[in-house]
Amino acid sequence: MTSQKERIFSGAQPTGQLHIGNYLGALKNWVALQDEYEAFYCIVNLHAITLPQDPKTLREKTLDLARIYLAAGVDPEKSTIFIQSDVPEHAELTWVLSCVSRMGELERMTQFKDKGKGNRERAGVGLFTYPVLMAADILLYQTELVPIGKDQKQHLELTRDLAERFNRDFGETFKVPEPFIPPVGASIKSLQDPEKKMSKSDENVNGSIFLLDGADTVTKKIKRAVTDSGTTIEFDDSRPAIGNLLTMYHLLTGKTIDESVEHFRGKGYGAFKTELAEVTIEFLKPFQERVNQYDDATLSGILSTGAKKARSIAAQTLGDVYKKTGIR
Ligand code: AQP
Repeated sequence: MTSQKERIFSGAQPTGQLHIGNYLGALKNWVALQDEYEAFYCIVNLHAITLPQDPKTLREKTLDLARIYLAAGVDPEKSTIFIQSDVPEHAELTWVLSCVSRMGELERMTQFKDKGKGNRERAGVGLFTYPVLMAADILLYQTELVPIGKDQKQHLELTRDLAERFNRDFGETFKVPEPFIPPVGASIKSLQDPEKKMSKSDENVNGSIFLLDGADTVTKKIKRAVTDSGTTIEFDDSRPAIGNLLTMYHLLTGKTIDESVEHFRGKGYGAFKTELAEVTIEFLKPFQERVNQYDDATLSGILSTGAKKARSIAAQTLGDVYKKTGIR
């Protein structure tokens, strides 16, 4: 029996260490959406090699990331969890889509400019075509909704353009997906620089709270977080550092923004940071206990069941694409 629910697809790269920005901006929403949608959550290891990776570490991190999805509350009974490279259709569709993509539109992608550090001569071709692989990931599953952080919005727009172009040139083939960008938390900022997003690849580890950080580290990082001038704890566009910390507090406690502001009325930065550290640790502790809830064999079973289900859908879409383009 086929599911009547609409589909969502999302993924994260098994690189670096996942941080609270990845959780609040993406994973938390994946969990919330899995009841309402037919969800596909992918560990995008092919994306990871767009920048150099140590092969042994990459393999370990791929499995660690699956454990993190599960610890965050992604339920393998409800959602399909799988590794991107276990479904070769992702790479195959990427080739076809790269033949309908234009150099000009890929050149406009800001992530390429950022991660390629502006050095076109030395930047990898994989880094350049990364958004086409991301489009293939999404379009293979006839996805309706893609939960993402703000940093991926431009890539999702490209995905929509490629789907529409392919549909126009070869006939209706792909659903054109919509982004799901959370109204709050879509871009959690670095604790050291509120102008920059919290990022796995940030060289300054004090800017990020990693999901596997211990309590002392979390307390230290929050105590050292930069603040703005002023003394009150409230949202104000001219004070992005406090706004960022308050957003984290609001999302971690479930208190509304107004309740959060009210809660800290009359209190200073010191008390605020102490309490933010406490609620962060309170969230992370059980999360970290859940990271090892599955043994290796169970984990491998979840991933292979996920890959089988994903493949059955991906193969149908790719078959249709090959037929429409005259490849088969
Ligand atoms: N700071 C953030 N705030 C909110 N959401 C975020 N995401 C990333 N950073 C933030 C969202 O997390 C999901 C998985 O991200 P990814 O693994 O694909 O990595 P990324 O988008 O490249 O971001 P990172 O974690 O900062 O890695 P680097 O440093 O390598 O760029 C995505 O939905 C993303 O939007």
